[in-house]
Amino acid sequence: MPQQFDLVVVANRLPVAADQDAEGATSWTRSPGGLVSALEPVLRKEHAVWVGWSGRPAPDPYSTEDLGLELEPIPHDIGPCALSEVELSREDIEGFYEGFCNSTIWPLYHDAIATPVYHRHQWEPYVEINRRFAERVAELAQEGATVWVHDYQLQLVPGMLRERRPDLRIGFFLHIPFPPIELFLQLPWRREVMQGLLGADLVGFHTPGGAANFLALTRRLLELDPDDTGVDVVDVLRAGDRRRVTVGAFPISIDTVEYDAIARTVEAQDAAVEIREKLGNPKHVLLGVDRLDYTKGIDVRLKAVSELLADGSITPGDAVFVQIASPSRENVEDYQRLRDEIELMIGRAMGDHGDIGAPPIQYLHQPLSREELVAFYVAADVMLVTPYRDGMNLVAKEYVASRYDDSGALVLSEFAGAAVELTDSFLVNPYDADGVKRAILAAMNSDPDELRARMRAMRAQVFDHDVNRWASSFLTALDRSEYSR
Ligand code: ADQ
Repeated sequence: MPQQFDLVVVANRLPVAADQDAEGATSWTRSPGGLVSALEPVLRKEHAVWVGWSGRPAPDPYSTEDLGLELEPIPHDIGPCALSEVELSREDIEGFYEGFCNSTIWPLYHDAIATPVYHRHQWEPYVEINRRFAERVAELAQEGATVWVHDYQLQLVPGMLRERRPDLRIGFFLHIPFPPIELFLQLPWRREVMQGLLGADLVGFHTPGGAANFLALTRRLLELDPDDTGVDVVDVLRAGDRRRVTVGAFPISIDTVEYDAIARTVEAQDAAVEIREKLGNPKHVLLGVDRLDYTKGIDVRLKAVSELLADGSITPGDAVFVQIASPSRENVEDYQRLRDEIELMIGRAMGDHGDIGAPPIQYLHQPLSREELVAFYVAADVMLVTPYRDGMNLVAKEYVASRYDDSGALVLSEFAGAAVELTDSFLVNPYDADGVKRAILAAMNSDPDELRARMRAMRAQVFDHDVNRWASSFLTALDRSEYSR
């Protein structure tokens, strides 16, 4: 029997990343992600384990003998807690991760911006991998342990886990939007997914809108009788026991103090000065930072900036737009097409409106370190965050946290979860091209005192609601959620 734990965090990815050297040898580094630092205090306090995939394919054919914790090839002392790797073969990655997760659920939950595909041969691996995760957690969880399941890749885990271990207290948090009823109902496996989620004691979303969509679905699809804070379900497995599923909004955030501290360092400030110099010391630096994803509306801001250049509202040399995009999901066709489209738009705008030595747009398709990103945040006068739909969008909060002198302006899509909190940004409808152009000009040209007042208000919000508050409020709500044992 493997060692057992009081707290089990379950996420598609482990908080480690593999680096391969020239000889092909793998070394592991700890991911600096927000989720890890948010959970670190609880992970250290509790006897905790993190269950997830390492991000690299397991040797084929997939071998169940390699699954034991003792055979873990990832060093034991690298994580913030014990790590338990769930292996995925190349075939699993294709059907489960690239297939059902990123070609069905991801587009469907983001307003079907890209057309979701519904393939039975991708649903099957989704069920199978969710079962693999649930079985692992069932083995590792102590009697009465707390389990926190994360995100859209693992929506069936709460239900599968409750079947196996009704003694556990199970929380589920969705990091992406939960769609309106009409969209969700397209899913051929809609009942299975809802039943999976309702296996939890607490289901959390970023926004009240997501929670309301979910509750409305329990009525429409499952004929339950939800109220504003949850829904009672009947556990078939437990002889008709009634059980309460609490549902609520828990807006995720960042380690605000850390971003503020990095931005204040001499290194970040020198790097920001250097960035502006390299850009030709323009009056206005505009910035976009995203994973290269079709939900992020990179095309929205490129179109707006191009049109502003075309009509002379901004001139090369006076304003430069820097787009930093990190490579993402490069094996999925929609992402390959998106990259081509974005790079075509950038090339066109540069060709049409650029000047020798004064390109109006600069583009990096590279991952950057946190310190490098913060230097860009410090250098930028206007941050452009224009997703068509986004669960939260941490970049918006990172920019605000990095503006330690209260300067700068944020143009933010009203369809990002962050818009609920950052109401002092320049809010835009990303589908309204003229509105986006007007907001960019307003952000560039508003009175500095007004900009400072807006930034101060946003900073107060982000300092008061940081990632630690997010994690502790979710775990407190989970602890208080009603459950039957
Ligand atoms: P993402 O879709 O990845 O997250 P986001 O919240 O913006 O979106 O987080 C992206 C992270 O990647 C940020 O921390 C950012 O700094 C970093 N990043 C972006 N470009 C980078 C680059 N070139 N190099 C290095 N780092 C880069 C999903 C949901 C969001 C939700 C989060 C958290 O889609 O809506 O906010 O999870 O729940």
